[in-house]
Amino acid sequence: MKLDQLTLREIRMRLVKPFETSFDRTDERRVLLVEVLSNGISGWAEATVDSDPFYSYETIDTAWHILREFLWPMVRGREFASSADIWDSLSRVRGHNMAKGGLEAAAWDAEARQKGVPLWRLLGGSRQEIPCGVSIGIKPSLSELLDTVAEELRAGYQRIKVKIKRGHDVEPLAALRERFPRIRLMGDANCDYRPEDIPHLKTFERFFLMMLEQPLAYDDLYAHRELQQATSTPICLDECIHSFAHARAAIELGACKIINIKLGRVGGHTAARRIHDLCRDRGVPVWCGGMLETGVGRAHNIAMSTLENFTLPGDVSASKRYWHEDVIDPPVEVSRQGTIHVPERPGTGFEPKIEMIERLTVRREVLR
Ligand code: OSB
Ligand code: MG
Repeated sequence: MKLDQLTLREIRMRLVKPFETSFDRTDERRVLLVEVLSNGISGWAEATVDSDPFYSYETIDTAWHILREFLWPMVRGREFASSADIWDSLSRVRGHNMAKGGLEAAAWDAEARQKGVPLWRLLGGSRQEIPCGVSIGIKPSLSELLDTVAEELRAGYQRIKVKIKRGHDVEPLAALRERFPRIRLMGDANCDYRPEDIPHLKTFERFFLMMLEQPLAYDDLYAHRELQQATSTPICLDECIHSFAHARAAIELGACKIINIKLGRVGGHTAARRIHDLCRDRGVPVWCGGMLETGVGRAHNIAMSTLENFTLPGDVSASKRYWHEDVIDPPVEVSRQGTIHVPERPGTGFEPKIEMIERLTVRREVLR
């Protein structure tokens, strides 16, 4: 396949309700959509950047710059036997995985559409139905949190993740365990704790969490190892894992028992699949993380989640949890059992709603 044209678009999308974590509060997203034209067929993806460098150093503006000045010139007009070859051809650019991942995933979608096959089959996936969980932001009150969890359980979601931070942890976790003694429950601290908090984090054992996600610093594998050696709660890494090498180091060090794979954070489907295969071979389960994506990004998360070692419910939830109207057709829907049926249609199986996207576009650049 030859990559003929790249279109970058920024659209603005307001969330159904604000989403609060230990590091930020989001009510509107600036979304970077990537469209790759190859042999007359378009593929779509989302570069999962934020507008600020608080989750990772990349932002929508750095990704736009890196895509235009460096990544696109490396692949434009080039013939690739498979999209699987694109990732290695971008290796001269260090980091900037979300920018790379947007380009690479769009090429995968274009390739699958050209071949008339579902993307998930092209990637080697095997599940037709994927298990779903939800990520619930920090709420202004405990009663609001309990009501939200009750509602998501009624909708069928298979596990509940709540955001926690220093000073906002024991109270919500204890209240949730008391009200819902048997659910699959986990906490995500987005790096808020420090090594001296390890004894405090150890006391979370009494909540029987399915896992504790990324409690310590984004670049501190060693501190996570100290914590994992000290506690029986499984530690799951998110922000620490940007590459195969990080995943290998984390596993070999004993810094975690579970890995959250985010397509953007690791740089696209090829990089994600390599980390997935490593984890499978080492007996480390993985699940698919989310970045408040629109349907365009969500559709790729669904395809990735069909790989065999995505055994735990991911943060892959219905479009309507975040958007009044999603930018894809059909929107992502979740069954009463908390699963998503993976489409058999070509590519991601979800069509971008071009008119809606054009209406929401505030910036666009076409590169050849
Ligand atoms: O840490 O998983 C995270 C959202 C933005 C940034 C980081 C995270 C999240 C979420 C939401 O938890 C996951 C979703 O898209 O539902
Ligand atoms: Mg996380």
